[in-house]
Amino acid sequence: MTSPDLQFELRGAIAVVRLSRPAKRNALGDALILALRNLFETLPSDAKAVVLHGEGDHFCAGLDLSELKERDASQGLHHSRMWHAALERVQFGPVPVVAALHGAVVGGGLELASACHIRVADDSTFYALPEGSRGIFVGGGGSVRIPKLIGVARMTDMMLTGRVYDAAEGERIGLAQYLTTKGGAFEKAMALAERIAQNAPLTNYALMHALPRIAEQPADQGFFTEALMAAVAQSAPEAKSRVKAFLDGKAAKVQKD
Ligand code: 1HE
Repeated sequence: MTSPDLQFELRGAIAVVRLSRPAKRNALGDALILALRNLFETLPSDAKAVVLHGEGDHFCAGLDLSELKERDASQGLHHSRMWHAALERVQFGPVPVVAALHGAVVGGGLELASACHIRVADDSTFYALPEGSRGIFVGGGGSVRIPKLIGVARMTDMMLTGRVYDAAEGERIGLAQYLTTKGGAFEKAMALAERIAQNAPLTNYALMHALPRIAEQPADQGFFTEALMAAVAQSAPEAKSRVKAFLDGKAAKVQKD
């Protein structure tokens, strides 16, 4: 399933995915959510990283509220599960996803951003969870993912009081890992994605699929899973050639910027 509101373009090894419904502030209707899922399920194998961004003045205004009024409880349940399936494909898809944020990152827009691996925000970004004031609850995995970024207390505050975090506060509390000047998020996200695309594929896979699971495991199991993942990663030919390149003086040292 595709949607005219979701644009896709391959720039070298980077898949650029754009929410493209600026007149409605990139609000996410069912068709757009299904298209997002389909896109992440069918990414070309040439894509080694994704940059996700939004057209217009805002990243995303969240759920398309005009579709909400038609739903009963049972439909609401299935609707939420549909979001879960789509955002699961973003988080646990084939390659890392860098979100370039600006303007409103609210409600389901913040849920979508939270499913990405890295968030880069520009100065115009603001974050909110207006579900509280709309009489609803998060339904796109936000109650699982957002507390992992900022803690239960901050998310509770956002939903109980309608608190809005600006870009600088958002970076400070962990909603974004990078902060740029206005208009700079996309370029920074592309630069990070280019860097990510150069990693050994198995390392990126381990970071996307093993790390979040290890972080959920009791320490004893986590250590064991880590050892298994480390053994698999270091046995790949790519790991051996990269380590050899360093030892031969042919690979970059770690350097301060
Ligand atoms: C929308 C939506 C939307 C805008 N659904 N149509 N999300 C919210 O509660 C956020 C609601 N939106 C806003 O607070 C503001 O629109 C923004 C801060 C994002 C942007 O403000 P602004 O002044 O740039 O735009 P606007 O004039 O408010 O909106 C422009 C149009 O987009 C307008 O339609 P128009 O036909 O009158 O031009 C708006 O109605 C429309 N629009 N946001 C539908 N969200 C999986 S569960 C997730 C649960 C949630 O995400 S709840 C939170 C929903």
